Amino acid sequence: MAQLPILVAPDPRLAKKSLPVAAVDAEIRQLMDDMLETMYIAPGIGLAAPQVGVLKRVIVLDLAGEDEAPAPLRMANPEIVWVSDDDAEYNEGCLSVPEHYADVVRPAACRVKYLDENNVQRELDAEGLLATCIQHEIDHLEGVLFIDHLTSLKRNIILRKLLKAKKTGAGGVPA
Ligand code: GNR
Ligand code: NI
Repeated sequence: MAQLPILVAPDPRLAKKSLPVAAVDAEIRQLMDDMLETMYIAPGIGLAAPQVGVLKRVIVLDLAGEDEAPAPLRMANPEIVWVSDDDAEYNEGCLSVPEHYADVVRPAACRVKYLDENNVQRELDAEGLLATCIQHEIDHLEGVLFIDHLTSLKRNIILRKLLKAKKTGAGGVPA
């Protein structure tokens, strides 16, 4: 396993659309495992491949609590096939938008279709924070960050602060 550097906004790679994987092979499985290691160290509850500079449609998640056994989810080519009519608001954060949090409204529940680590097609019904996190990760595959769901005023305030932090080398890992 390997820990990978996490890209921080603004970065053009975070705004690109990722490409589907042809199949989940040994190389994609290795990427999934490296992403999980990176996510656990960060720590975070989800991570999308573009956040580590790989423009492939791969995400990982683990919403198990600190006192629970790990429950990693590995997904390639995830697709939302159903969303609930009712919405939920969560105070979201993102490892690529460090130290900033904002309320985002999304469908409260969803069903996601994906290829698992064994290249088997699966579907998962999600609600609560898992549903939010899956939608947040799939957004990354489209080049969308949670701040893109905010008003341009709020988004630009955050982006300016992130840019300033990059220029002064404050906080976090160098790009
Ligand atoms: O660790 C994370 N926490 C989180 C909290 C609320 C909504 C979404 C997330 S995902 C985030 C990790 C991350 O940046 N994934 O892309
Ligand atoms: Ni994120």
